[in-house]
Amino acid sequence: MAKTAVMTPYDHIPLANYPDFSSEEMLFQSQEFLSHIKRRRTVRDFSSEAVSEDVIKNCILAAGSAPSGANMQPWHFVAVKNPAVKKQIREGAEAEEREFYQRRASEEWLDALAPLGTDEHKPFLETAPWLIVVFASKHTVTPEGEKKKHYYVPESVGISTGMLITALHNCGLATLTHTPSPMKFLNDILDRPVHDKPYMIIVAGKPAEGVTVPDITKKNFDEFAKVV
Ligand code: IYR
Repeated sequence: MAKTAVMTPYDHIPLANYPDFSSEEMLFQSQEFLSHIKRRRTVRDFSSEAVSEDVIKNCILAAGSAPSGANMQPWHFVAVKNPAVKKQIREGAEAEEREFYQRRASEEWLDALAPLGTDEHKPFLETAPWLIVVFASKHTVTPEGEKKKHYYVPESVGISTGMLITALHNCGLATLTHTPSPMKFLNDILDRPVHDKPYMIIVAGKPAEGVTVPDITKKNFDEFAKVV
């Protein structure tokens, strides 16, 4: 069996441009970021107002800076703005969601979703200016045709997607993490190889005027964390 080539070690260079905060600055930054990120809310109703491609590309680049297993960067993002493609995605998603709500979902799952008031209708997939479809790649194929396995794929793609949501929020864009299941139809519509597994659709845009959000609370520190 052919062995894979031994990788040459990276050169190591001095860490540059790292912010060196005093304790006071650090505390201030932590508070500022906390109040900023606490304003993030998932919305299900978007304005159709256009959002520049440069903004979306920068947010995707921010996501692409995430840490990943062996720096394999096992993600692929497809930013969709084309109305015809968004329509196809809506049709594919609604077909799966109809099955989900009418047949596949357990009573327990439907009960858990009831407070959110969601159903199989997903108009936001056409209204929102951008759908960012995140794929998780099991491996890549090098230009020489060699398969390179990826490690910690769900962890890496989860971190990257979290950074994407944070970057979008930082630009004043609302998001919805949408996961119709199964999502295979996205490979066909977006022409991605079978070893790319659709991970999530991040719907992004300005929130619709007058949009409402459920009056939920987040856990207090002591309920989900401890210091030892
Ligand atoms: N994918 C379905 C169902 C759904 C599931 C969970 I868990 C949610 O937090 C929200 C919805 C839908 O999008 O309607």
